[in-house]
Amino acid sequence: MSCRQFRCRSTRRFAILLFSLLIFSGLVPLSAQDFQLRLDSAAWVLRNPYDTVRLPAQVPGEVHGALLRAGLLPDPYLGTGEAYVQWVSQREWVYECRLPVRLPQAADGSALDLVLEGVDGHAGVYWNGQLIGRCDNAFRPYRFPLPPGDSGEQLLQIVFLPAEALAGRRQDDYGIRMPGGARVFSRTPAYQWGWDWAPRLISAGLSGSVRIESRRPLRIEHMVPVVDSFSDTRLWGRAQVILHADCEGQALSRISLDGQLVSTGQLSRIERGANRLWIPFSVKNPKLWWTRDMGEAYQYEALLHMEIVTDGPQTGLFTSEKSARWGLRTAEIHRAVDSLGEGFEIRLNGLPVFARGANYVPMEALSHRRSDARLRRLLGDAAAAHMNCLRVWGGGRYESERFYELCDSLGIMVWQDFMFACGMYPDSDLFVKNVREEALHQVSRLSVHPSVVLWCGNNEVAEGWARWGWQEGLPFGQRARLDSAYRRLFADLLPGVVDSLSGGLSYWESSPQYGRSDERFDRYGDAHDWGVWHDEMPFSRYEKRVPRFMSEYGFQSWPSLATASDFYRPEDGLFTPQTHQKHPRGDSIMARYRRQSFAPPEDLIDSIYTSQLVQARGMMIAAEAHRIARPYCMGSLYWQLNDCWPAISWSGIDYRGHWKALHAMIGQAFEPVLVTVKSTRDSLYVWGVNDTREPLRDSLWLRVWLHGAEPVWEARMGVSLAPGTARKLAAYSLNTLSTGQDLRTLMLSLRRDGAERSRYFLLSEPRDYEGRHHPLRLQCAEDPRDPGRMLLTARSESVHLSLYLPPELLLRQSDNFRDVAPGEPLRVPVRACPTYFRSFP
Ligand code: BMA
Repeated sequence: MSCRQFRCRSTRRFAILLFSLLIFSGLVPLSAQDFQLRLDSAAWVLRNPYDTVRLPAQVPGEVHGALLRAGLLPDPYLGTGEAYVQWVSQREWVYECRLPVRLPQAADGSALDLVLEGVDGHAGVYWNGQLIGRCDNAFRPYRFPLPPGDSGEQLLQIVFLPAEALAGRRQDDYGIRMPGGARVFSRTPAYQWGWDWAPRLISAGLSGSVRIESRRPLRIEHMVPVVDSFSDTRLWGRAQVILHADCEGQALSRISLDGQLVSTGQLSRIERGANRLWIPFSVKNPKLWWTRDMGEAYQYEALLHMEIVTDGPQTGLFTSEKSARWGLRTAEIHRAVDSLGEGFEIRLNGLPVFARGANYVPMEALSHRRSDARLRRLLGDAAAAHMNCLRVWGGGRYESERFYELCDSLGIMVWQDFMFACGMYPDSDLFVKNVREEALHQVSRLSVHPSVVLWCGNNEVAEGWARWGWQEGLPFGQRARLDSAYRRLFADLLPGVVDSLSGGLSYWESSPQYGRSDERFDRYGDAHDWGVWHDEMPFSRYEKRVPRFMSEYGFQSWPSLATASDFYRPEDGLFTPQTHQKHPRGDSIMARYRRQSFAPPEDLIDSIYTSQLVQARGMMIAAEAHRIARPYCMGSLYWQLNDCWPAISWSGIDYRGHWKALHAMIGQAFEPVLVTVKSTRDSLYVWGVNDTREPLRDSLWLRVWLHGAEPVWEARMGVSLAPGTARKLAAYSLNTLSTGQDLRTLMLSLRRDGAERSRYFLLSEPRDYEGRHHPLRLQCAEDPRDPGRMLLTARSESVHLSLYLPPELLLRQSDNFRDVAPGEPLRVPVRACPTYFRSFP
């Protein structure tokens, strides 16, 4: 086999398209040398082994999707549907595709491969009845050589085994009842086995595209920039390139960025097999990649051009090219030891970045329902709430290319977990080898994205093992075995892969470092604080125990009425919310916290509104406590950004994309420049935080309102804040501010001249507030400035907080939960006039 010249990309794409057209129109070319045949649009059939179910299937797609389309399943997202679809994952399923095609036999004997980009589940792959490979990991692609010989019609079958039964058998063979259950033997997304915000829907199917392609003798598989040093005028770096070759020779490599040559030519020796090259480059006046608050998320168009002179009988000059978008940056977890413990701070280009954001979970319980438009909207929503960091949580999936591309361009950092959560994992050689392949693939794939700034081994595995009673009752030998399995995977294998392929990113073994019952919890590393919610402590807990980096904290609420109607119809009593409330104590915990802050709800809309306000107010307390504690604390990621189905959960944005009060309000706590107030029994403090790289000079206007209508006290002050700092800006005694009035009748407003709006604060719990208010008047009519569009105008002579409108009627979700200031009408474009609204008081 010899190296051949690569065709340029666009020519190859055209050839693929032409070839696919010919195949699926029945006209079949008999030979092709360098080709690719996509099978996604072939006539796939999904059937059961007895052929009693036989359906057209889509690729990418999954069994549930095909059965739903054929009307053979109730929708598992609706009502009690989940319970009626469990049989699907207990059966065998066959994806089958007949190809009326004589496959090309390349003149030089180069082989053809079947490539499966994603196989959700456990499957055997058969080519004309012959087993050619097994797939056992939903988190990596598979490539199988096709056997020679050609009958003229090919039959491809992918036979899925029931994941639950298989995992159960593996657990029996292993001989240890694993914390986390049998699912830990199956490399499929953990949340699909049921989670406290997700249904149990274990899918099987082809989650990525399927193709046949000739194995190219020279393949550039990985090209990642590593920044070694930089100044304003010059940056020095190296590209890490991994190349697979079926020949030997000398390679001359050049790199250009945005069309400018940045590497003048590096000579390297190429051997047969995998080659790792380091190609130095240097950039004049570099534009670095920054998060959205720290600067521009600049990305270069990078092009690697290689010329290879091969040795041996078939000497020749061949070229190969690979392009990518590069964001040039350094990223690390900086861990400074101090008198209290050890910090945890993400540093980008040498500067500390305060991480503001949330935990991201897969956006669908059934992945065939994903849509690019919704993903774009969701990540746009994260950016709109001033988030600069999302954690891709370890019980879900490694996300799609599109996800990381969007984060790259939005300037949102990704904390990337490996997919291990809340369980112990086995150490059999097969399992470890499988995980190694997964890690090699994912670290290589994601390292080219500047947004991915760190790798974390797992979610709550170390914590569970240390403190959740998992070790109780295990014989010593089993305990020792699981302990060493943990170390093999998370202290040895995964950090090794990150070290060799990530271009220098930090590896963090487990999130959190210490659980909340460990006294080191708020002094070392990252923390998950479930003192609020699971332990039912008051929200003030967040102010008392501020950790170094809060990677999870959360509180449940109801979704919007429109979203809840997928599972809750009080009038027909058909569905109960319990089917979509997966936390056993969820309802009672929400009710308990609600009682402390609000009067009992009078109807369902009241319930939804107040449950969302309780959540939002709690999360704001946490986020602000974390931010004003900068630099002691350097991150605040709430649990959880989104939902994978219509549910009562910890999300800030519900399944239909409706912003809950949390998401609408957290943007105020996450603004790169934050000014806020904190009160104690007798004092009030104004705090400022500047997360940007620019010094801040601005002025503040603080007012106290009696009954939300009449300012009774005010102060103006100039503020200055150095970049990357937080400090107390002013202190007042509550006696002075209240001018002798009862605190329960007062509201406070804070306005920064450079900010869009004022912020309002109560000086008592909402339940205790006793302000007398002018009515809130809502008017809805055609917009005179935009005929055909409806405009809602809300006005009052006193302050009304958090005006809630049916989110499905809003053109912009960011218009919900806005405050109405006295004499300042609030205008909201709507699709139709709302039938209900709520506000406080
Ligand atoms: C966190 C997560 C999830 C869970 C959430 C709410 O710890 O890691 O396991 O869904 O708590 O209970």
